[in-house]
This record gives sequence, structure tokens and C-alpha cells, in this order.
Amino acid sequence: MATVDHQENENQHSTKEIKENEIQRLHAVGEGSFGVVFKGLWRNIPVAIKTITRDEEKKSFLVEVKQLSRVNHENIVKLYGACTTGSQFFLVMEYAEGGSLYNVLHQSKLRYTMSHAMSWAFQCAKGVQYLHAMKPKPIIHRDLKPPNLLLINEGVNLKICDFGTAADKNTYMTNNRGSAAWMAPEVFASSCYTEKCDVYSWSIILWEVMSRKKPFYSQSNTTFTILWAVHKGKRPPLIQNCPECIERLMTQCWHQDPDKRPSMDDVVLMMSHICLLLP
Ligand code: ACK
Repeated sequence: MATVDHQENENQHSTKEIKENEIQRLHAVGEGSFGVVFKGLWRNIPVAIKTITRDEEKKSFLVEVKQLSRVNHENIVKLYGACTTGSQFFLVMEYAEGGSLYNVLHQSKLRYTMSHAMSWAFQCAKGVQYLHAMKPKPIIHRDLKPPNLLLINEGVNLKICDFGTAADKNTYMTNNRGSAAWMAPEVFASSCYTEKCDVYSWSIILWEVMSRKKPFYSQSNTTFTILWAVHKGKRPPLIQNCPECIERLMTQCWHQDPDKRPSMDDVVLMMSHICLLLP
């Protein structure tokens, strides 16, 4: 199957340096995998400003700046620049007024249709496909989940954010910082990540937008019990009345054996067919 390569040029890596006095912080909007995110203004446009609060977060911060400055895609949050020299590190990115997909799914009463759900899953897949096709080095996000998917244009457009744990291909992540419910079984077993762990996380997101339930949610579940159950082959329950083509794609993507999961290119192709078929 044809894949789309995204050759980087040197200019894509340069991050604009933004000084503290160029931004105006308004209020905090939440906390990511590291750091606090504020709404603010930069050159009179609304922006999200992500700061770090502890010294240990510097590494994740620099990973995020590095990876975000490599990318340019409509389904990935846009980085305007960063302050990496002053006493206070921060990065400045486009502001997503719709907040996270997690909020829409689980914290709001907003009604949405199956075509919205499919469109969010499709857009997320296209963003990840782009990351995996990066040259010379693919990017593996490693922490795909609804809190890291932002919505703009009244919930129509979706953008992937939070690249603090994103890494180049096949690196080992010793402290398993991803989030248990979306984490592929091989990650728990070996800490070895390939693109297929993003495919797994994507399947859980697909389940979540279709069921509007939190995966593996129960009072008694802990990070460890979820990781162990998934490692032993447990998956979220199949959804009643879910179209068969979606169920098939979901279960292929959460296959225990990463080699048996489709690639993100395949997922995008299948989703484009499914979106055409559904009413
Ligand atoms: O669900 P939220 O309101 O949307 O809370 C989380 C929190 O910060 C931690 O990620 C919000 N957030 C992150 N990046 C942005 C952004 N670029 N624009 C708007 N909100 C953001 C996210």
C-alpha cells in the first residue's frame, strides 16, 4: 500500500523563541502529563501556554518542543514557539476552545452523533498516520487518549496534543508513563514501543467514542490491575448495535500480537471506507 512520507527539512526544526514579556497569561485551563496549561494571549491571539512546575518535567518539556517543532499537520496542535532559555520554561501553542475530547465524552452533556464519533476517530488516525510517516525518523506518540485530543471549530476539528512522551521509533520507556487504559499489552510486558502501540491506543479511543464509556472504569481498578488484565488479553466489552465493520477494525487494532494489528496507513484507508458507508 502506498504510504505518505513526510521528509523534514532543517527549517522545520527551528523553534521560535518567545519571551515572557511577549505573552499575557489569563487563567489556568488544566494539567497535562506534565506542567500546567494556561489560556493566554500572544500578539493579540488566544494561545495555550504550557509551563513546567518542577525541574523533573524539563526533559518531557524539551521532548514536546522538539517533536512539535518537527510537525505540521491539520490534526496536530500547532506550536507557535517556546521559551527555553529564561528561568521559566513555557511553550506557546494554538488555543483549542473546545477543550479535550475527554471533556466532551465524559464531562459534558453534549449530544453527538455516530458521524461525529467516526470523524473524531478518523482525524485522530490521520494525525497519527502523519507522525508514523515522518522521515527520517517516525514519531510514536505513546500517550494517545481522549484527554490529549483537542477540539476546535465547535467540536468539528480534532488535534492531537501532549507530546511529552512522544519518541522516535522503538525506544524503551522505562517508567511506563503512558496511561494504563490505553496502553498496549506489549508495553507493560517489555516497555518496547513500536508504531503498533499507537494503533492499540487508537482502538481504545474508537471504543470510547462509540460507547461513551471510560475504558476499564471501575472503582476497584488500579493502574496495575488494568495493565495486568490487558496483558492477559482482557479488552473493553463489545458494544451493542455497533456496526460490524467498526467492531472488526477495533478488534484487529487491539490484537494481542502487535504484528497482527494493521498499520496506521491501513487504519486510515479502512476508516475512509467506513465513513463513506455509514449514514
Ligand atoms: O480538557 P481540557 O480543558 O483541555 O484540559 C486539558 C488540560 O489543558 C491538560 O492538557 C487543556 N489544553 C491542553 N492544550 C490545550 C490547548 N492547546 N488549547 C486549549 N486547551 C488545552 C486540555
